[in-house]
Amino acid sequence: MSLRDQAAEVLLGNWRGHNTIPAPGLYPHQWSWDSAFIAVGLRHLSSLRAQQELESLFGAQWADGRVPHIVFDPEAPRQGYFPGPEFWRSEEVNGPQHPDTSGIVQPPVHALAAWEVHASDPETSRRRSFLERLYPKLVAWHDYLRGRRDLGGRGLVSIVHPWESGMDNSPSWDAPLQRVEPVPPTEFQRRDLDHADASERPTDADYGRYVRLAATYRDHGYADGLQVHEFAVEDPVTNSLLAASEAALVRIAQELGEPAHPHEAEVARIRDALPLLLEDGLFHSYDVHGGDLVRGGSVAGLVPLVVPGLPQAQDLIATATGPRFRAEELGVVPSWDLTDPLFDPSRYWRGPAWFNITWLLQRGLDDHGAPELAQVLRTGMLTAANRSGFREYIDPRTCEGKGAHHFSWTAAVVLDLLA
Ligand code: 2M8
Repeated sequence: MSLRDQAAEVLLGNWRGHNTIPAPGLYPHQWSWDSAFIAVGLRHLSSLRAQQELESLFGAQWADGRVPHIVFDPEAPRQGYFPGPEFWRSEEVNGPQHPDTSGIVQPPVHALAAWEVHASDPETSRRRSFLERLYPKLVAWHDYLRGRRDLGGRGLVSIVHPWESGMDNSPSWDAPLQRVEPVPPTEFQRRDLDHADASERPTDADYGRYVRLAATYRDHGYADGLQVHEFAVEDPVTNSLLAASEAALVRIAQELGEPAHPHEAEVARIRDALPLLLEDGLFHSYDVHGGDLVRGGSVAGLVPLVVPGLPQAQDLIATATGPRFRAEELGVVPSWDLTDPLFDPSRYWRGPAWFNITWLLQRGLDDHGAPELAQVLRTGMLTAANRSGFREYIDPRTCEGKGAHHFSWTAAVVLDLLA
């Protein structure tokens, strides 16, 4: 079977009627940023399904504009994932008619995906008023982040939980998590270890802190403020994807005959604020409580390449191809600095290469005058997928597949690269 057919089989197999799960077993519900990457791939199979993927996610948007990081599938087994609906208790905020969701968010890559989905089949999109219906929801989503999450008062969005970064156990969170008292492992039951090797997952101590932060947020009715959030970090991925998504809103607004200027201004504003996170050719996170950068070698620091007109792009490209990430040589980009003793090629976001991030970087490289390197990454991802199947992540040095099998965004990225 061709690689394209295999990728299609993964995505269609993970389809659940109006959305796609990230992978069978480990992730049995709908995840926010997964759905955005999935929609980008799915549009090559069915533009209607790609639209539905985003519509179903935004159907679970909260009244305050937040887009929850998980929308629970009532048909999936109750005990299949921890923490499930009985932990988050979203119905206490949204009422019983609203879908059950988590109460935290993930990086805002959705407007970018919505534009790509529209552009691949404008006729179906216009006939269904896809953008017309989605646009106000995307605006409300970005307003939530800008309004409620500028916890540092520096014009940048803070994430309030490592899960919000999408890079759950990145070494970047080790220091800011130190002030969080872990919930003892006897007080909750992890379900991820039923499906994945413990050596490739976050530790129990990490989980104890994840549970503490989420429970505290829930117990404050999901109110935002520094007195609620012990973990408040300005993350380069969230902020740069917000800028890239605002750039997509410029196009969406133009398509709809709405004023595009506010979105253009927003791209420029975030681009101007981002250097607060820059040091030594890489963007870093900023720990709002500690009042300092969290210095380290996360691939998150290269993701600002997605921001149009980023003045620091050439410095980032030098860092990406240098000894810390070796992008040109490897053809994929590790999630953590290869030269750092914390680099771990197997443990989730502490070293493995991920297809969604490498896909974002190849787009940014094309936009910043480095098409050859972008092409190296595209070839590298296809070679890796051919070799290891549609795994969740890979050892960046050997391309050995790790984590979940039949992973949707890996298949989606492959479909997009082959289109
Ligand atoms: C991982 O995160 C979830 C929690 O949200 C988990 O570990 O259970 C991350 O890789 C995240 O980026 C991804 O969206 C999610 C589903 O694929 O899994």
